[in-house]
Amino acid sequence: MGAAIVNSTEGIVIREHRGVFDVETRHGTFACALRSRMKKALIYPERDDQHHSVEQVGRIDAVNPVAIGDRVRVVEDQGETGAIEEVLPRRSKLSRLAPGKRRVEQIMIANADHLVAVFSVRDPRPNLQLLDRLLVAAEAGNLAPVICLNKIDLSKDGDPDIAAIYERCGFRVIPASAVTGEGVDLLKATLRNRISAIAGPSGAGKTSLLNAMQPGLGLRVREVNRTTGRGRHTTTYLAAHRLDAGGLVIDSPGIREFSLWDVSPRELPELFPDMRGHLAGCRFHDCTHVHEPDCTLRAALAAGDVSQERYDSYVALRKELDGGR
Ligand SMILES: Nc1nc2c(ncn2[C@@H]2O[C@H](COP(=O)(O)OP(=O)(O)OP(=O)(O)O)[C@@H](O)[C@H]2O)c(=O)[nH]1
Ligand SMILES: [Mg+2]
Ligand SMILES: [Zn+2]
Repeated sequence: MGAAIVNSTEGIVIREHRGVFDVETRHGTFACALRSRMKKALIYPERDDQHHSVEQVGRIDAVNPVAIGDRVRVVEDQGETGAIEEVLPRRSKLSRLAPGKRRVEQIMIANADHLVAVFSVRDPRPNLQLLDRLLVAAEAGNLAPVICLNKIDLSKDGDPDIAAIYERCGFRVIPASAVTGEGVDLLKATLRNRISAIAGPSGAGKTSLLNAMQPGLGLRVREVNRTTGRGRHTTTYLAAHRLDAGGLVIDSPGIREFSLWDVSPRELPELFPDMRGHLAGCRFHDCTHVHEPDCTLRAALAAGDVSQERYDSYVALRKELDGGR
């Protein structure tokens, strides 16, 4: 290829750090910058020290125009660096309302086949409303959800049977322990040859499970706080890792808060697969399923066909969406 010919190729974004994106292509992995027209939209929501002019924020649709997992077109410049020219259409995305004051989307992970929501039975105790938010976002973003219930070695008699709650709703639950190895082979088989998004609260053991599946990854993990049982936000940025068995797994930093993006109050109940079958017979066509009489969803709740925990999550989310944030 002549020196004057620009070498354009397709790749997948596997890491990002302060505006530099590692893009894996068939010619190798390149550290890529964004072309300036794309850069305009790049804002880091977590960093309060940055201020942006109206011009900069005027026309953005997401805080991050490029997400981990995105398929992109890159132009190689010299050797190991390149520039991202274009983001190709996404088949799925895990998005949330970006933390911060502005109402903008934050695309966390693009193009994954499924979301593996990792929660621990203890240390930290599972926050089911956070889990339900992730499950709704997966549904909205065209990702198949799988629940991995980790630290099963710590479970005690009398603990709530979370696996049973979610299995009854039709979700697939993998009980696991990165310490004893329980469920690790099943998780490995589930991730094989697919693009998997891993998400959950800090300290749930997301990274530990990946290390247990593939010790060669050697990713950093850290003990949870002994007194509070909370994680210490050990994984600090999103990164995709190749699996020896085939496939790509995207580990993510622990999630503190998760507000839905681009979900309307009306479509919310449809995003709870366990509720879908109970929405048709309500007296009012615009029933919110919160307070109206003759509501088939609340009748299903009373009959025990819909779980109280899931319904509580629905009501909390509905109020949040109706309230505008
Ligand atoms: N008992 C027990 N401890 C576990 C298990 N899995 C992980 N841990 C421990 O939990 C702590 C947190 O694990 P990490 O893998 O760092 O958790 P994480 O979800 O990646 O956390 P962030 O990166 O902060 O989001 C570590 O001390 C692990 O050794 C498990 O199955 N059982
Ligand atoms: Mg981690
Ligand atoms: Zn209703």
